[in-house]
Amino acid sequence: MSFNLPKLPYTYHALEPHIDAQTMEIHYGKHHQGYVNNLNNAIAGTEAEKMSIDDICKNVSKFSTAIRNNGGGHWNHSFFWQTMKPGGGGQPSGTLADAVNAAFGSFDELKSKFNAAGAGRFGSGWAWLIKNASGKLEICSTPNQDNPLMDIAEVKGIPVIGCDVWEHAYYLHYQNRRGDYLAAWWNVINWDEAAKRFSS
Ligand code: MN3
Repeated sequence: MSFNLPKLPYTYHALEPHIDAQTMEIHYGKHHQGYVNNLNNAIAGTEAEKMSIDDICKNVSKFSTAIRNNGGGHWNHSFFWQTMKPGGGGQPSGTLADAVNAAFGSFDELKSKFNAAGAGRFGSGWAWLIKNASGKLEICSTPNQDNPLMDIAEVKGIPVIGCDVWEHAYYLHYQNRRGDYLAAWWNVINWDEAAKRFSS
């Protein structure tokens, strides 16, 4: 099997002013496409060739660094595009809102802890809200293109939302101001998709 760049569910301009069109175009068309191309090269002739991207992540310790980096890059970006939408933001509702209150006390506390995880990730990586093995919400961060599905992850779980804090995700518009990018990103979160991931 070879992997393909999934269709972006909105236009490059759709997330403005929070995420600018040029960043989206390069991030999706160049960075994500690069992970897909490199992943396809890396899996050629290996056991990973017959596996889904989720299964590659879950068994990533068996594979090369190139599969880990590019498989993670493909999974993470496919997830990232889906969990944002134009006119998103606001707050979760229903059982996801209940779980947020149970784990963090309030939505504001979730935001503050998540932003701290994103700001505190040295260099490149991701901040995540995950559902852990006991069904509770938890915040963590991963380096590079690792994610919480991976068997090598320090904190494991099912990603509910995740924010790319690599400089390529924000530098054109926000330069070094990662905190401003993180603050703006809450305005584009697709909470319907997050709720689906939480109940999966
Ligand atoms: Mn990225």
